[in-house]
Amino acid sequence: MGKQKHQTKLEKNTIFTIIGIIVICSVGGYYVINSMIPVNGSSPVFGAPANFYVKSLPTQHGPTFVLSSTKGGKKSFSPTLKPIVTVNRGELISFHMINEDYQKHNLNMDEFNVHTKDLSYFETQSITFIADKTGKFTFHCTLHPEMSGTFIVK
Ligand SMILES: [Cu+2]
Repeated sequence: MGKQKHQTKLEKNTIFTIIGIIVICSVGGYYVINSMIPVNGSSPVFGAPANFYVKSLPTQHGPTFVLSSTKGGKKSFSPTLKPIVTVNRGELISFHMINEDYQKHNLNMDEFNVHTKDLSYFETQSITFIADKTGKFTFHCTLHPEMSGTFIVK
């Protein structure tokens, strides 16, 4: 009799464990899928984005965006040279912004619904979107209108 009670308890625990695992996986999966939805899209995109690393740096000419990247991006090391990013239409793009300045900065490109929050010193934020229209666009910091860069979709 006592043994049977013990078994029932074990089974209950097993069931709770399984339910727990299912809940954790669903919640985790929800966040993973959600993070795959571009900010200007409605469904998740499975695929590797083209990554662009954008820093905001203080210079003697004022704060500026500096591109330290990769594919399609013209590296801008000079504080007076504004970054130019060139991509192809339909590409999945990730902007990884890091603020290396003591004052706050953000990065915005309205045409693609790209908006970071105001980032503090060494704070980062990544935004993934689809380059779904061709043209020449400008990304900028709303706190410093002189901070900008060019985004070209071919
Ligand atoms: Cu700024």
